[in-house]
Amino acid sequence: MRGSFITLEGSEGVGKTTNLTVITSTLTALGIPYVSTREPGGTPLAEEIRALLLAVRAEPVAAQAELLLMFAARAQHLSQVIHPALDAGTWVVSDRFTDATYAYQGGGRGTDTDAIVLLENLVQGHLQPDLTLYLDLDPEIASGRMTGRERDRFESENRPFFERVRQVYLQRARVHRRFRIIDASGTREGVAASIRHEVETFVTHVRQVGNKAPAQ
Ligand code: Z5A
Repeated sequence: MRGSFITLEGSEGVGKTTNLTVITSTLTALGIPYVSTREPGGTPLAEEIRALLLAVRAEPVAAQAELLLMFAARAQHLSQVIHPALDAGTWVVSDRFTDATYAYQGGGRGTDTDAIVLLENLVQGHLQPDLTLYLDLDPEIASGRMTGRERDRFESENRPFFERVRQVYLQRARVHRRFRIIDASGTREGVAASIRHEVETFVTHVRQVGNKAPAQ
């Protein structure tokens, strides 16, 4: 059976890095082989594109250039890491995937959704995550958690940008059954327990019926 594809999403400061290991340690405890990866990035070439995308620079980056670079990195990531792992029956846990493009480029930058849909179809065909854990947090609280950290080109955006990002995530979570919204405002232990619960429930579901998206 093909491996399952789990993605972790949320805007800056919500605790994705902190919680990625909660997902992977839960899979380890359940005896499931996985690769843990991230976007943009996940291969040497895609990591180089990531560095180009995140660098703070004087030259304004055209929204279309940003969008195309995101999908260039994703195409490489899919061909070198995601597809081979899934095809071999290994699970993939990715810190961000295409929902981030809808949220940041679509919501944040205001890029036309049709262009994102077009590139999504071109680059990933029918592939979609089987489970998406979305960490939801008020951008004001999230920004407070970032205090003292050096900010990249995205993290330097203003509050309305992150409000738009959040609204797109919430909108997608209402439409796609693979989404689970995790309230990221709680304690580290509380958020970790919610994530562990969702992953365990999903694994039970896959073991019973395979990779079909579970009902909410
Ligand atoms: N991007 C895009 O635009 N389009 C795309 O298609 C894709 C990405 C794929 C890089 O992503 C940028 O790429 C991203 C969107 C864009 N930019 N932004 N913003 P990234 O995922 O690598 O970068 P990030 O969003 O900054 O994620 P991060 O480094 O994983 O940070 P985080 O989610 O904020 O997680 P954290 O470092 O674990 O937590 C932040 C702080 O909060 C830290 O001090 C923790 O100790 C603390 N924390 C965590 N949990 C808690 C709780 N529960 N309570 C209190 N404090 C907590």
